[in-house]
Amino acid sequence: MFTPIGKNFLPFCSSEVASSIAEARPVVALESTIIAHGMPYPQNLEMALSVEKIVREQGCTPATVGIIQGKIKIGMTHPELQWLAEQNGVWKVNTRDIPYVVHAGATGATTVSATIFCAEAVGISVMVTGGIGGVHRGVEHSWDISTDLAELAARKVAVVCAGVKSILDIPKTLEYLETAGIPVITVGSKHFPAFYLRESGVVTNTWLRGAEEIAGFLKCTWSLSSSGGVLVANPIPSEHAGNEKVIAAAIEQALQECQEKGIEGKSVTPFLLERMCILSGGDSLRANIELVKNNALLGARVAKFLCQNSDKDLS
Ligand code: PSU
Ligand code: MN
Repeated sequence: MFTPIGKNFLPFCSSEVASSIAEARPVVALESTIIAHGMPYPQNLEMALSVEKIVREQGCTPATVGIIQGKIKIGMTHPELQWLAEQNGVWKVNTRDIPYVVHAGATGATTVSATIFCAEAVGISVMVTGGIGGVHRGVEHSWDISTDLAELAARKVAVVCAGVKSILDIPKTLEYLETAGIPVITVGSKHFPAFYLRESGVVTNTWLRGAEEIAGFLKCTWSLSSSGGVLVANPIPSEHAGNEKVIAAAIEQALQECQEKGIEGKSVTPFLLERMCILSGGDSLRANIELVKNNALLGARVAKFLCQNSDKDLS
């Protein structure tokens, strides 16, 4: 007999994540596409473990999300992370792929979209990543717009990222976010960051100083509307930021190669990330690791403030 689980994803949580949720302790969701498709081995595993450590040092529980042999995992164990980091041919799972990969008993790494879908289903309200997917350059021909944006509009989760890489069309991505009604908060400055760079040239005017203010803002947002996510764009620390000209040249070349090779669909982002890493002599990878760690620190602090202040209500 088929028993619908509906949105009860609690059985998919590790015991550590389940008890943190049950005791209303702060939990931070983490994606796994960045591990399987965003970075090479072994840096991907080192990054995943150090991000979890940063989250723990702030007194929060990390919940890396993925699918191992058809089982959704919210809070992957060290061996599971190791397995995912080493595998080739792991599925890149956005929200619509979850049922197929579960049904096939396959292994998959979740993108931001699938991660926030799972996070919301168990009541986790903060997720940390490097950069979200967005509107691709040349969208007028390709119609390539990441599911991350539609999912962020629907899920009650704050996603902490370092903005959007300029492999995407940043102004169009921000237009989409506005159309979808997703608040965009920049941290410490009104400039929307561009992943390796602290500024993209686009100004948001909705900026906050740090974790405590952001947690207060999230409470306010969710007291006014019971659904929908928030994008928190946290600029890369200056000492790790890339050189604008070097980054722009690497992006142009990577995009050209992508077009020449006819790469399309979900292979586009992993291809561009890998080429960027090679073309920049590893600089892009180093910056990527540092900005994810920086986001983990902020995300964990936000999650902590959200829990601490849970008795203060606007109503
Ligand atoms: N952008 C990055 N690094 C990444 C990704 C995006 O700078 O690793 C990954 C994230 O998992 C994101 C996904 O959710 O790519 C978006 O893929 P697509 O564009 O196919 O929706
Ligand atoms: Mn796409």
